[in-house]
Amino acid sequence: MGACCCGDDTTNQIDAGMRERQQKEDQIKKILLLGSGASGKSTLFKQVKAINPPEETEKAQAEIEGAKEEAKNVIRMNLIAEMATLIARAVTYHHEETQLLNQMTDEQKENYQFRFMAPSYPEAFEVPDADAPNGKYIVNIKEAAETVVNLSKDAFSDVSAVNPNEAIGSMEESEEYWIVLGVYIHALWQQDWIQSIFSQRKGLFSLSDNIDFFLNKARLCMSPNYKVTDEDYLKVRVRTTGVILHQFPYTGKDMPANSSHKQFTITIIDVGGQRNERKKWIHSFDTIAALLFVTALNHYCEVLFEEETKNAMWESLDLFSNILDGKWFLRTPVMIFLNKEDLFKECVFAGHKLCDCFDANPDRHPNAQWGDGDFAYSEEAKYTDIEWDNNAIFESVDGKSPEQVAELYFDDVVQTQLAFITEIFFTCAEQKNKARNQSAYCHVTTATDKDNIKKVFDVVIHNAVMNQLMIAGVI
Ligand SMILES: Nc1nc2c(ncn2[C@@H]2O[C@H](COP(=O)(O)OP(=O)(O)O)[C@@H](O)[C@H]2O)c(=O)[nH]1
Ligand SMILES: [Mg+2]
Repeated sequence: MGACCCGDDTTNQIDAGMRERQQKEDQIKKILLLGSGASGKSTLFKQVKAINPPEETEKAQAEIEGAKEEAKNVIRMNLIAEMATLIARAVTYHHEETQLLNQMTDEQKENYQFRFMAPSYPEAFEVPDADAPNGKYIVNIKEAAETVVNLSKDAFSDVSAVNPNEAIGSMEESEEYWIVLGVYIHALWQQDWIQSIFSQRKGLFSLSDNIDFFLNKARLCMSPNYKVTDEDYLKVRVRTTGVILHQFPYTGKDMPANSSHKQFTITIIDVGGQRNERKKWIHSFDTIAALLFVTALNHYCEVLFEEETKNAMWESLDLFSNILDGKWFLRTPVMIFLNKEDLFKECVFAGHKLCDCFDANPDRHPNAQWGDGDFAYSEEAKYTDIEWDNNAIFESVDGKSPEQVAELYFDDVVQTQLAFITEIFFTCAEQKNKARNQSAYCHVTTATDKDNIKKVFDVVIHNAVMNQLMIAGVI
């Protein structure tokens, strides 16, 4: 039973305690990463963690080493699952095309050119290897394909639901087994029909970005003494579930003379981005100093993992629009990260057109919640869609070699395209800004490039801190 009686001293102590706690809370600045799946949130999170380690560096290093060891299983699982996807899609699309052909007249058949190559299964495909008997492995491609497909079906039929460390880590197979699996995946990756379906995947189905990087070294990744490198760790696709935090100290730079605050703790928050993860976000929406909305630029020519009839950039714009519609971020600065610039350039170079994403047919995006209603973007997209013909013959101009001229021309194309996409996000933010009193900023990033992210984050953290101090009336 407690009657409460507080003397002046006790009250002062409580007040002082509360003030101290409040001050500590004021010093913590939260930066929240949001965006659709595979936009690059976790890669940015990893980079920020590596650039700004927590105070206990040894513990942090041990954590990273542990994460890399786990990433090995994810890399292996992705290699098996995504090779199985390539095989299955190649077979299905070729089969569907053959059925269409069967319905054609003889004349139509004669003029018909297959889009999807017929899968072929050489019985003795050679993979040179100094350690193998006779200096090479002889692979039966049918057996290789069946092994990979069956393994993928048995071990992780639903890749998004499975824990790679349990699925792969619990496979008690011999070292030899993994070596042969590596040779199988490597041999399949060399097949023309696999390369053909891989190069035509955009607009049809989604694979992890950078999977070609890992397929190119599949044998190394499967070998018993494989160590995950820093680059591998940044490039592997690990689906995030739940909400993950990282805290680090930050000393304010260029703080106004009247500010007594210089030391802060930054908390960066990463969340799962796929649709089934988004209901967990709301718990992280409290007192955010900056919202980083991450979008993948190359998604303009990709389909959404969760819904293959939807363009992945529309999903991102819908999500951006929904987030700004909510009441949570009315006083929060929004920084848009147009990420994966490197992959975006590859897409533009390969000839994927922006107007295919922002076309004039509203049936293709019936529920779009961004844009101006009549999709006038399509005309603009065509205008900015300067034809990038990588077969174009460039000539020397002003002492520049044809290659240098081509490079400059390509840079111009990319800049125009980037300006166009930026404009769409800004227009969306501006429309929502009628209710908000914060404007949006935009950064073009490549999350796998440490120097790029370090520069951008210096600005982001500084702006977030200053903004919060201003809102709190401290400066
Ligand atoms: N090449 C390249 N890959 C990136 C970039 N950003 C992210 N990725 C890759 O894209 C995949 C998905 O990234 P992730 O950070 O997991 O996306 P999240 O779902 O938003 O957390 C991973 O394989 C990353 O390595 C980038 O700027 N360039
Ligand atoms: Mg993630």
